Amino acid sequence: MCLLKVYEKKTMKRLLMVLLLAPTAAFAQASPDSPAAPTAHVAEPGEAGSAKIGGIVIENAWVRGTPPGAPVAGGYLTIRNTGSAPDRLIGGTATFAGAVEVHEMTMANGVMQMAPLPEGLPIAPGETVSLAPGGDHLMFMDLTAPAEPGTTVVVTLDFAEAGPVEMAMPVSPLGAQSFDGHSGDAGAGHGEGASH
Ligand SMILES: [Cu+2]
Repeated sequence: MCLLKVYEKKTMKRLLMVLLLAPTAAFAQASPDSPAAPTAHVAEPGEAGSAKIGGIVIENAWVRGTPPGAPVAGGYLTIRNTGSAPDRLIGGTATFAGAVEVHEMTMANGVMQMAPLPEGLPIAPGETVSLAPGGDHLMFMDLTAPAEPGTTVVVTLDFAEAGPVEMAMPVSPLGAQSFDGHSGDAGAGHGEGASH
């Protein structure tokens, strides 16, 4: 009897501790002021298409406009590494896409093909890397909404060393002039015409 009571007391005490601690921990996690909250930089309206994190400077970023129902969209930008260490663009997230990949273009049997870069896109110290139509590009996959011309989309890019950086990317018109244009092949592969 006596032993059982002691055991019960101990259990009660432990339960109380859990009850007291649990809400505090949950609240701390949910609080927007928590230091653990994401610290991605939110682009101001005036600086759409550019961003900076650590030694990484992004400029001239844009997304090619897509018609409703397009499965993918292409993204293009210039990345400068002003730091002293190598870095890599490894991917990202976007509000209008299920996934963001970094693709490279390669020539195989006379046909241009694209594939995700498994190690990401390296940017050496002091180097400037351009992702442009017809070459390496960001690929927004599984679009949940079209990239509507004239709007901006919110994109977070992940760098292996510098970390994530959030930015607004302006959306170009459909068939923007800087588009390299393999046309007339809608529905094939990545959905050409909508993205590249
Ligand atoms: Cu692609």
